Amino acid sequence: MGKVGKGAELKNWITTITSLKPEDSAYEVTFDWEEDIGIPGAFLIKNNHHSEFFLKTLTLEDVPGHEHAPIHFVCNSWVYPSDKYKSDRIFFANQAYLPSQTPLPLVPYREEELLVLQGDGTGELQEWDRVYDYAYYNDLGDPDSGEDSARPVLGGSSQYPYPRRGRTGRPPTSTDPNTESRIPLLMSLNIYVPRDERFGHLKLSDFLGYGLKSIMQFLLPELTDLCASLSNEFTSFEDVLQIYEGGFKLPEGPLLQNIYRNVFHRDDDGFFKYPMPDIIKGSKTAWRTDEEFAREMVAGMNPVIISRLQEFPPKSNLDTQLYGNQSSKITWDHIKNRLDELTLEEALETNRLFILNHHDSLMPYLRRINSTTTKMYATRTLLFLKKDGSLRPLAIELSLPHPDGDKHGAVSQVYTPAQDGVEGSIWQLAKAYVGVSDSGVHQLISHWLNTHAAIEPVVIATNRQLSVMHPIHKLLHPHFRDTMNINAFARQILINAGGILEATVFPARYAMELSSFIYKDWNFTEQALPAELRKRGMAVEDPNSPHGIRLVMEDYPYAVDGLQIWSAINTWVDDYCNLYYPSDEAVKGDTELQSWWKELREEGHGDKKDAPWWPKMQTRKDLIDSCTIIIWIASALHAALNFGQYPYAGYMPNRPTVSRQFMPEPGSEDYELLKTDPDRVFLKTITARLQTLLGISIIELLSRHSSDEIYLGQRDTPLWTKDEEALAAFERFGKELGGVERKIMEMNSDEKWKNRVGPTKLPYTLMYPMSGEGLTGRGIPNSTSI
Ligand SMILES: *[C@@H]1O[C@H](CO)[C@@H](O)[C@H](O)[C@H]1NC(C)=O
Ligand SMILES: *[C@@H]1O[C@H](CO)[C@@H](O)[C@H](O)[C@H]1NC(C)=O
Ligand SMILES: *[C@@H]1O[C@H](CO)[C@@H](O)[C@H](O)[C@H]1NC(C)=O
Ligand SMILES: CC(=O)N[C@H]1CO[C@H](CO)[C@@H](O)[C@@H]1O
Ligand SMILES: [Fe+2]
Repeated sequence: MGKVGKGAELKNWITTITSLKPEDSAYEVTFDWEEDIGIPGAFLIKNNHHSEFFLKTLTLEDVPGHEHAPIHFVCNSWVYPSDKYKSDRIFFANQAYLPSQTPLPLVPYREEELLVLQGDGTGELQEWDRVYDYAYYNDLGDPDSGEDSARPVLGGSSQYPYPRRGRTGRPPTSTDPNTESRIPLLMSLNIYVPRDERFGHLKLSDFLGYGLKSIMQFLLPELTDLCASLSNEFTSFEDVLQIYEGGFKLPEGPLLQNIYRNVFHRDDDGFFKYPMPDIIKGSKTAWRTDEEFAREMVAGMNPVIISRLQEFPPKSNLDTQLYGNQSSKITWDHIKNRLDELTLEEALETNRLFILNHHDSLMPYLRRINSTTTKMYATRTLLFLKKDGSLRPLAIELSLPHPDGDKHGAVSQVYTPAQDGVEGSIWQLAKAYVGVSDSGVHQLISHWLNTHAAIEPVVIATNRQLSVMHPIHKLLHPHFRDTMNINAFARQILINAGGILEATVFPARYAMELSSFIYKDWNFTEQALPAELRKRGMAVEDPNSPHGIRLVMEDYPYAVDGLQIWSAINTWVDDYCNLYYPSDEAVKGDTELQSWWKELREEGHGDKKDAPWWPKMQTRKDLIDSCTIIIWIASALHAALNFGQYPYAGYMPNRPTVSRQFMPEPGSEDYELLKTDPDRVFLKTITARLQTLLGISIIELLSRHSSDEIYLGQRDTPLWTKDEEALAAFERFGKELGGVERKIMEMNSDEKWKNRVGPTKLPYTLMYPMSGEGLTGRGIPNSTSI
């Protein structure tokens, strides 16, 4: 054990110290110098007061033998009264050490602190606890309120595999011992997350936590009344535009007024209006063009699904034993007139055919989904890459399970582009079903599952197994800010049974189950952008290109910008890791690193522990690849999928989330209505008024940057490490990101790139690293925090 010096008291400590005061205070403390104490590497602290305080930093000056520079301890932690802890709190100086290089006197402290963070796996965790532990997603349902509110446990079974969430240890429900009891909505912000994971900054906790809660508790009832009095159907597109232009009157009252103003930033003119979404700022109709429909697949809010068509007609990978013949029914005759004279072979060979494929992911759940109020299809959209680099839709296939049973295959209908008359209206409807399927997949899979849910176990494993002194902890920690907290709120309000997601997205009560079904195919290695692009056929291997790949579609804004960001992250991680690991042996021999990786695989993503694709963590390359993937997911990938929500989907007709009736059949009443009032049919097919208002309230909140957001390449304190070389590498990273910004701006203003701006005049800025506060549609925060 290291030598512990004599204790000392803070001077001028005000006994009324309050924990949530926004301003910082500085206090002095004088330690007695003892001969054999050496240079301090850690300090212990005890809070003898009645309330907690936030300890930011400690700076030691004039340390004998270290007079040339002060010693910094970056703490950023809540310290509770000492009776809340089993041992004194410890903080380490900002020097990174691999486990084997830790100064001997510090070794036991380093190990003990990890044990504290791991906890003992029992009991209900309390506000002041700092324990990081794992649990299944067994807290989404509420079986005590009846069968309808019960949901399956996600995680821990081959039927419902899922990443782990942070353990809270609440008691089980009385109906089902495997389901954890829920916290009532009124108390919903008190859900446990390790203390230092809680939003510390006032802005975010105010607008986000309070905002989510007030939508459910106060706004929803008002909107419900409003829609009951107005009719729940929008009657025309002008009617839809009213919610941004004129607004509507909501009941007044000091509490509601406060919510309108502070959560939703509304003016005080007594009308509740939504901000005009960017997609209709330049033109109120351009969103309906085929060109924009296709452009959003490569430069919209879900640009991660489109793939290159490598065989025609498209096949299915669903098990034929279970699902029969699910091959596409799209034929050459459907598409041949729209390929600019190319033959099928030529179009395939020259990489000109693409597909937005939502068939296999939806078909297995469709029967169940259609037993709710949703009426949906599995969809396939074929596209042709034109000479000018933009995409032209060729055909849309809408499929349902066979009425005689799954093994009879799908029942499909193919639609082709038409501009006028009933045909034209039918085509607009077909595009709307594609929009619905893509919205659901975006929210549940691309956004929630692949970023928020996939990262949480990494946060937990890192805190349990890598000491704060570990260089990889220092590298990753900034990318974990607020993730556990926002995910905990999500379990309370968004993804739970009857929560906002079920209420507004088409898979309804099957939403989370569907995401578990998709997680079966999740592959960590494939989350690397270059690998992911290759998998979708959007890039091919090319040893002469920067990332070993070449895009087959040159004007693919998400991929072009994304690869630059990917590259900057990769270079930074590479520089950084090489500073601490001189060889592969150093990676192999790092005990904390090995435990970390093992735990992430076997516990955090435990349902995937036997997958062959996990990096083995035996080489520097394994380490660099893995850390690059983690940072990419938490920062840029999440930003690309999150901050476009309001700009693109704030106008619901462009990205409907629900469909409530099937395509009108010739002879039906609605088919007749298509002749006289096609917009009416369109609007009664997609999301209704109440769900629209609720849905866009949520995405407005979730698309906002808080004023204290930190973007990729920024640090809030230059004291995060003492290593000069690490600081220099970090500075290079910042410069490189600055270069990416300039390049994106240049490309966006070059008309040669057809997919960057498009008919709606909405440029692709989601990968632009920096942003200001608010609904900006750009900016890459360092973590998945909203
Ligand atoms: C499956 O259906 C497709 C399209 O209808 C057809 O071309 C193909 O021959 C069928 N495959 C089998 C194995 O029946
Ligand atoms: C996982 O992804 C990697 C990288 O793309 C790929 O090489 C591997 O085949 C994938 N494994 C599986 C089982 O899908
Ligand atoms: C991310 O934000 C946190 C909290 O403000 C900060 O400590 C950290 O340095 C930031 N990291 C980066 C890379 O900006
Ligand atoms: C309730 C309802 O309309 N369910 C339908 C969902 O889709 C399947 C497959 O076409 C139909 O058989 C169901 O009737
Ligand atoms: Fe998000």
